[in-house]
Amino acid sequence: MSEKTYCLSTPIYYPSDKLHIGHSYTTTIADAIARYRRMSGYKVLFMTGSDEHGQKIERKAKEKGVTPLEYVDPIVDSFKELWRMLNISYDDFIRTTEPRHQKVVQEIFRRIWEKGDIYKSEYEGWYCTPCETFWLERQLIDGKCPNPDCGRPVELTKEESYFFRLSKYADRLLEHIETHPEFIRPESRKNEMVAFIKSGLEDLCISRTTFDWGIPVPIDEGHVIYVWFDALSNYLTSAGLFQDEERFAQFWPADLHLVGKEIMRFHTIIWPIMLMALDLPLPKTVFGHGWLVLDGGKMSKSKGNVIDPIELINEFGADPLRYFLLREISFGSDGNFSREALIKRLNADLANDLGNLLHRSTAMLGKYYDFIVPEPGAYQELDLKLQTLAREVLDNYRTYFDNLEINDAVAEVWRLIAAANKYIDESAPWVLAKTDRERLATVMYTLFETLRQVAVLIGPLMPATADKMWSLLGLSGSVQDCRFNQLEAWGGYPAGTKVTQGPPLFPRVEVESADKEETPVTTEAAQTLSDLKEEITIDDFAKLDLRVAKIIKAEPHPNADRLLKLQVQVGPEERQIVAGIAEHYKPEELIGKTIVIVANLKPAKLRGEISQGMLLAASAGDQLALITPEKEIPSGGRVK
Ligand code: ME8
Repeated sequence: MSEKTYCLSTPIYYPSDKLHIGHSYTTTIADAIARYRRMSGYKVLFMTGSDEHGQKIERKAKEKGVTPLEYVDPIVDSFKELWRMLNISYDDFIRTTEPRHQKVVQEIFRRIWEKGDIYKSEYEGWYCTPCETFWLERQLIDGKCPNPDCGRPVELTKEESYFFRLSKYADRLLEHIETHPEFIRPESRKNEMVAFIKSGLEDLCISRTTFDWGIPVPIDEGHVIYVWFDALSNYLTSAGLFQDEERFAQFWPADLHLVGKEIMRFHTIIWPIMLMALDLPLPKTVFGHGWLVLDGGKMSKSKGNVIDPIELINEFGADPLRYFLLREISFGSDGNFSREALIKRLNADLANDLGNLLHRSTAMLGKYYDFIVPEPGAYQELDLKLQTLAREVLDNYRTYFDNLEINDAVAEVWRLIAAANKYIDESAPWVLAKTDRERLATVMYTLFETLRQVAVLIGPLMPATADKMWSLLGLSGSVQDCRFNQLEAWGGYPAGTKVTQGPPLFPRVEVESADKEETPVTTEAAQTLSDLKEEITIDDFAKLDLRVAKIIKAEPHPNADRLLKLQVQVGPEERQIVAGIAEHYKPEELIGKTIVIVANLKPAKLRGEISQGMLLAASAGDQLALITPEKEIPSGGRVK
């Protein structure tokens, strides 16, 4: 049986600017898809690179007084460094200045020329250098570049040029688009492109004579090839055309070109027509994703509103950033970037949901089984419900990924994580530890098998975290070598494995609150203590067992708005406490806080939820603050 292959690309970026978070968005999505395909058993070619020719780069280099290559080299190095920091697993990084690419582009030009689809004429029209795009007079808006992201002045250009017969292929392209519904995605962009083609295609100017920084036209040394004709060909160079027939046969046509919506026109009109002229098959899908916007506008250097991904990685780590990009934005639409939203995702989804699931499961395993995962006994309904959900999540995750609904695929994994957290609450291992050891073994096994599955499912999303979890779970090798079909049957986790308790997977990030102003002492608190309670003796006080506890999970009470349901660690024990603090604290603010509880209070049910203790808080008027030790004290410590 021949090997399944998958070929995908990002655009190749201009080394005229530093890369920003918008570029990281495209590349992170592509990386998650590449990893997903590898873990689904495909041999993958994931291509990215740099688009180094053209007037824009030549001018920038001149401004700096260096050669174009001297100008781009360090920028290209910075691209590679960013991709290393973000854990981007590209298979080929192509630079358009490489000799292998020059040869391919010249050969492409020669073949299309020989076919008669390139001819020489005179170009007279407008050129936008920042966009490296030719425009007709009628397309300009107020005499400026009509690209909504640009709007900068254009230059009148009149020169002898070679032209590519785009117009000749318009009908064939329309037919291809109609008969291949997967070719342009999402659907809305297809309609836009079809309308553009139907409005009439002009032949495209594909050579320039007024500057030199480009690949020479092979039949006419005074011309350099238009930078987009050169850049689009990178996909063929990288796939091995004219150089490695075996590689090319394996990987062409590409399965997916992932591009921003503003360059769809190049990828779904010029590019397929170049391939038609070369008698080569067209890529299966060109997906035009939306922009990452900041305050409603596209993030771009020209607008001065860019966010530096390196700063974010240094502050929060690569995986939280990857997670945010993959989860937060509905793939295809524009999405807003905000630091607050990133921190919220990190604290709620990563520190709270995922980090705590691993942490509390391991703490219990340590306490009850000395960190060795026990053999499960007979499964009960609660366990089977979680197993069924895990299988459903796997199926949906694959369907969503296959269909490029990336954020939905990610959300599925968190459905499993939430279910596993709920499973702990419902099965209450801390009660089973006292009442039913056999059942406890099944529950602990079920949890660790679920954690194994979660580690595999997050492999394409957060590769470093997945491997960290994998090694804490005592499993060998890398998650990247796992295959999703290993999750199809329940029970792949080997009982008897020793698990390690590590530091939290994701430390919480404290949000600096803007309203930290000191509130004046209210009159109520300043009153004389006339409402003092009845005097007690020291023996009365000694009856209270006050302990330091750590909040490991917090969520709203299902039946009462004013209550929160907390899971707290008190020494080796995990307990549930219901507290009336919902008006003062959000659940996600509480995770990780060290508090003081009355540990020997008789358990009670509060609106249907068991509460095993009470937390201490100070209050005055409508203010409330939790009591926390002033120095770090381990949970379980006594308060005297
Ligand atoms: O266009 N949000 O290169 P480029 C999302 N060299 N994606 C964004 C973005 C944002 N705010 N800003 C940029 C070029 N991008 C050509 C491509 S391909 C043969 C040649 C992404 O450096 C988006 O994917 O201007 C866009 O397509 C790409 O960066 C443009 O990068």
